[in-house]
Amino acid sequence: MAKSQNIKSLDAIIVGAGFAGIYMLHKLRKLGLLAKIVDAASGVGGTWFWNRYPGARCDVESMFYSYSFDEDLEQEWEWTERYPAQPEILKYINHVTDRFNLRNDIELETSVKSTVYDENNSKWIITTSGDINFSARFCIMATGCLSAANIPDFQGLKNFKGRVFHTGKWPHKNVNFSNRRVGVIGTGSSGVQIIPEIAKQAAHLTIFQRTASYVAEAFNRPLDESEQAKTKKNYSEIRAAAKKTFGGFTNVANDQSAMDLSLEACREKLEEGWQAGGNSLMVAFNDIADNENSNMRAQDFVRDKIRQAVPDLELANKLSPEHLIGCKRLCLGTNYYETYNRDNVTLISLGKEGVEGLNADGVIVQGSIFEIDDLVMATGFDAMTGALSKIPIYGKNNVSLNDSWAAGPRTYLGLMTYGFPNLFIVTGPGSPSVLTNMLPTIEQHVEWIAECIEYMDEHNIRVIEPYLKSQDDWVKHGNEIASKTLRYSCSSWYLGANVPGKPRVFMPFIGGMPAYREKCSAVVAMGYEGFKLSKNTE
Ligand code: NA7
Repeated sequence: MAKSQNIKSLDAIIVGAGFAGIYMLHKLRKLGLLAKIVDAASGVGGTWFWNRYPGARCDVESMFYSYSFDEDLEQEWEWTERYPAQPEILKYINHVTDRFNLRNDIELETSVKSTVYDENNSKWIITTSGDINFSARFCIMATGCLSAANIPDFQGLKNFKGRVFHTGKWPHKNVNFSNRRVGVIGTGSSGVQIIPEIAKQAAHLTIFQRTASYVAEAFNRPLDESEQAKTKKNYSEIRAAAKKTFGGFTNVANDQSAMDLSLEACREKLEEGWQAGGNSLMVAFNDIADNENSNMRAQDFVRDKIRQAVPDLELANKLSPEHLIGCKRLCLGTNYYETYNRDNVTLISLGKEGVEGLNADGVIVQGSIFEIDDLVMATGFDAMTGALSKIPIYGKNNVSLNDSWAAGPRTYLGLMTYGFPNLFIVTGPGSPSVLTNMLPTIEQHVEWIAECIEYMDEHNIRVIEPYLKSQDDWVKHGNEIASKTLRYSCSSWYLGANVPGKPRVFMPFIGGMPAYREKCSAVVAMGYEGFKLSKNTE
């Protein structure tokens, strides 16, 4: 329990100093609320604070992986590359923190030990690792979707005598791999980015691959001033148009089925998409993500690209995925497949069962030992619920969030969950979040929450909580849409399939950004339909 002599009373506590928490603090301050952020890290940045591995880079274009809430900010900031590298993103978020004078309300190196709802006073009591605990009317979880590292329980890991890293918890000091034999487990987005970088340095790099990934060439490049100026001139129009697309991205899908064209004409369009870089391949047609035959055409196209990049046919085949493209998140890379042509790189295909374990000298696969000096786990995250599940959160009747979500997360709009009044989640499960460009998505959530709090204060409302029925209906609606999509059929982190024992539930809302935004606005227009609002006197 909280140390009563050290409880600071606030209007709102925000957990997490990433893009969501920083903007939330700014918005609440504007409303005149007393609010603070707590974060376990020693700096702001959230996911981008921790994921500082070599090659870490965002797979959304920098000019649109940025805040839009302040025109001066968006006009003054200069990006240097098409896709921003982690240090540049961190510099940007630090700049925003200082520009809006937010730092004095951010408690760093302070982790939340528990968050307990005091029903008598309608307040959240937040116990921290620091000297001060907090009580606040509102608790806002800005804990991120990809922030809890997934560290598999490899047998014998503790016996391994070399250095061990996880991409999502990378050390702050420079890690030198020169003259080292390095092993990387994991070939998702993080593995795809770090593998070419380590290969350039290490004496030898062995990659342990459980599932091959589809990797589109990013075609990253420097951004010159004139290109930025052109975008900045039309920033609001471009951003507004992006919000009308499924994922909130700037590249609009070609409104044509891949099956409407001859194979040759289809391939020409796919090539155009490939050359445009990034996820343009996925929007070369409007049905790659939905129609199995169209998907197969895109799969074949990428498998041919792999064969062109890797002349050794056996190796190319090992690198060629067999699952649906886009079912797991499409990776963006730079010379990823070509890296396997190097003499100092070896690919080990694991069976479905994965790595057998480790001993003092290295990684064991089907009885063979691969000796390494350093192990890099690029094994991803306990996505969407992992960061929340690590904090003991107790709501009404002392029910924990983990118990409440034992069969999978349940929310109304991804914003709130039944039994946990005045507790908001930014980009929670049940919202489009990770299927979209996170920045406009975060902004929409933060603005919805701030508007809601303002409405409550104006109408003398003390407590907001979703009705169980509205939550059940929302979860059912999300599941109905998801179950009809191709994405539902893959063992992806969207479904929690990467974490042993995690319930298999498609966590993000897959109905698209426009439908979701419309629903959120309609709920507000109807006086917060689906939420129970209790007045101060009740
Ligand atoms: P991902 O995409 O979840 O990738 C993790 C990788 O690690 C993937 O190749 C996994 O294989 C592999 N993995 C996970 N556990 C194991 C075990 N136990 N044994 C062997 N291999 C394993 O995480 P990332 O960090 O790359 O990217 C996450 C998101 O961050 C990304 O989608 C972007 O949005 C940014 P699997 O595919 O499960 O067979």
